[in-house]
Amino acid sequence: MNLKGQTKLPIPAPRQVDPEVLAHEIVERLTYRIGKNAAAAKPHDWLHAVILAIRDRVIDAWITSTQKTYEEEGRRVYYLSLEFLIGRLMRDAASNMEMLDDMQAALASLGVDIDIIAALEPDAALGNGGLGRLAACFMESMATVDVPAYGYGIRYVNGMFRQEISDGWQVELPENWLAHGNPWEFERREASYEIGFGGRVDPAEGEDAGPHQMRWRPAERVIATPYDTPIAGWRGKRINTLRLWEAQPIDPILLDKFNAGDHMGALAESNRAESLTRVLYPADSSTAGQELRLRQEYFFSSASLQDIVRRHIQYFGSILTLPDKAAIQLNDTHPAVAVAELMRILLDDHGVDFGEAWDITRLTFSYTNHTLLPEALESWPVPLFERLLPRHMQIVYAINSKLLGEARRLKAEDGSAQFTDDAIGTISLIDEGGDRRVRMGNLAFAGSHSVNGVSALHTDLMKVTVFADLHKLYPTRINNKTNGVTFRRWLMQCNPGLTGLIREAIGDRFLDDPEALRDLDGFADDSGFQEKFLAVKRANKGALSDLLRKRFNARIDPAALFDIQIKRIHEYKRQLLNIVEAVSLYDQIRSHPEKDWVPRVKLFGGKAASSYHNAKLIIKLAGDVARAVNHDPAVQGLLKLQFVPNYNVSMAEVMIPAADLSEQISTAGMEASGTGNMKFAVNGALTIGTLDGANVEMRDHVGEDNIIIFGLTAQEVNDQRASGYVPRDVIGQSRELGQALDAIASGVFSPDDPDRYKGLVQGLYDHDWFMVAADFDSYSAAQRQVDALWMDQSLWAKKAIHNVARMGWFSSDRTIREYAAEIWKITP
Ligand code: NBG
Repeated sequence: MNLKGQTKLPIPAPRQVDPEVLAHEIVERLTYRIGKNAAAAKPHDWLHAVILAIRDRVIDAWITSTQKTYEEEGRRVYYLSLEFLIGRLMRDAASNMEMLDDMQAALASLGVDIDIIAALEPDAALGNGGLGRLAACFMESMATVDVPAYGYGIRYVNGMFRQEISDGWQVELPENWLAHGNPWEFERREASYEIGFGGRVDPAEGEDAGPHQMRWRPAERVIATPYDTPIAGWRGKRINTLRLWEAQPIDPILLDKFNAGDHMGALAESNRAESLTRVLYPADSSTAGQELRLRQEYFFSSASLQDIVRRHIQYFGSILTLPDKAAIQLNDTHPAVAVAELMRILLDDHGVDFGEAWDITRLTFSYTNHTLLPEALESWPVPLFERLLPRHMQIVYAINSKLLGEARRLKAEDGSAQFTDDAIGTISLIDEGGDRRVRMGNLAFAGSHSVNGVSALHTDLMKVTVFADLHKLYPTRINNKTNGVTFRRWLMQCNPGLTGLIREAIGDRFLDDPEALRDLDGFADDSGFQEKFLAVKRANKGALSDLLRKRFNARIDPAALFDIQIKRIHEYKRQLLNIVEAVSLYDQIRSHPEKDWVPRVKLFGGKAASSYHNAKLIIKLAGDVARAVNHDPAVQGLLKLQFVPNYNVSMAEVMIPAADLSEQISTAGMEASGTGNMKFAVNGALTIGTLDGANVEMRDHVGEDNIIIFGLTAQEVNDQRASGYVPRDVIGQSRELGQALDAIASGVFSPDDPDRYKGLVQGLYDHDWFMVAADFDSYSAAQRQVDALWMDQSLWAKKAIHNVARMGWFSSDRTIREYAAEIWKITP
């Protein structure tokens, strides 16, 4: 069916927003959708009634957006991502639909506190960290800047694990976000697809079958069923769809087995299918490397592509025009197998010849790289890939021969030494060193017309490290799109105090155009404004300290400097550097109690991958040091450490507005971008950081006087490593560092197990890959500079205000406009 000529459907009239109407709508949802009256309703029932009331209003705009997209017949964006770290949606949707205040009033009139029910909404934690949260920010920004887009991912039953700290150690517990149902989503059974695995490949039958046409006969099949969540852009301008796939068995139960008494066997297929979308791999910046992971990747890539192709053919008739109407963005290599899947659909299902199929594929896909860490570059053993996806393996080989042919031709043509056999070896889709593996980064690179990094530095490094040889072969393909964050969630919703103050000062223009925050620069020197600014910060700190007291019985003084490092725990992010510096500071305060020390609270939060031994040990160390410091009367009121358990999006929304100092201290060259760094600065924290990732561009925007930079540059890290860095010598020259490390290694903080940190410290002496020792003195000096600055509150406020004013460029709206103009070729 071609729907091009369909008659226009009537568009529902916009509904009135006022508290009375809303209160009525909530009660109606409560009564008829949940089946309770106000007297019987529990807080969860109210939450669901409110979400349904918001959702119903979103739906009106959703239908309008979808219709508009069809009518415009323009290109649509498909954002394929194994992770979407959405967090809570209620406030987000209500605020973007401009009904938050009225909703609050409506609920108050019903005797319900919006804050209490909002806190009951579970975090949709379908992601690990920055990469997943970026996908969520992008979904909101694409709707805001009016890009017609679908996000495609997996509807994990268990998202990111819940972290508990038991005796100082991380314990992982399953997070069950769907326990009370999910009122946001719509199940769309009619749009289900079959996904195959394994089996064999036969030549296609029939006279007109092309030479490349094959018939894959999978041994195993599962059904992919989508669940749609509407994502509202700012002011409800456009509503896009997040489509998440769930795996279901073809036969829920095998009755013949059941009747024969094999009850387990009867359900085996069902269990196997359901396990596919059961749980998110909690691996951040490292590969899980397991068969189930590859199954997940293929499952969601294939379902998404079948959906995209089906929609395209339905509306435009022929698959050959796909690139004109579809731009598919691969979020990291997790969906890279989609390149081979589209080739399979073109070759086998549509009989397109190889050359044309390859052109269509490359015009359709683009790929974003999010890390240079070697351990994070996905590759799959050839035997596994071949067993699971035999047809795709053939296609990968065919692509590879084309790719290597091009490299060899270029080598012959210009006779250059550029494409040595080594270079051709690194370009290959197959890693031939050791066990043979399929390189997913190379597949994504080869199958895309655009390959982007996520900060200027990261993009530059891509060209000379992982993709150096592919870059020589395709010198125009790599481009930069510096990350951004959505200011709706990361300023307006999480920090209403600051938002109100800004509106008072510069009006409302920044709500629609974050770069208009610039006008705030004019208030940086205004002492009256500085005072109000500090008062807002102080109130946010009070709110955080209340929360930590209630939840963890932790006591922190809102008058102290709040120094916060929240992110995944990883050696390259260097929580260890921060902790060692804290130990050294502790030592200095004890030795010189007479000095004018600045009261500081150091907060840490973050999860460690389940199998990452050192990361877990670092969590334990943070707790051990905190216990010693917090119980020592000598530093009482001057230094406090607290590890905040189960850091997640909702916790970030409270911690970031309360921060004075933002720790962005990765080893230069290792953090691709960072996005937490941006959130903190927008909320008026000063950054202490290395010249890594987007910190570099943040310095350029906020000005070097308004950020505290320390440590080696990426180039210097590289040079030091190349010229034989000897950490032992560096430690020998820094008395402070040596003492701190000795204390940790000798068990001062772990009297119950004095050797606990011996190995960790030994690693610093022996190789110190992450340059903790090399950067220690510079970091420590920068921290004392921070102390000095804190003494002058007016100067501190001035710098913080400049940060807020100058961070507008880091809005994900700007990032998305760049993707739209330069990669997707869409004018919203
Ligand atoms: C992460 C990087 C961050 C970056 C986010 C979003 C992965 C693989 N990469 O620096 O470590 O900000 O991606 O681009 O999670």
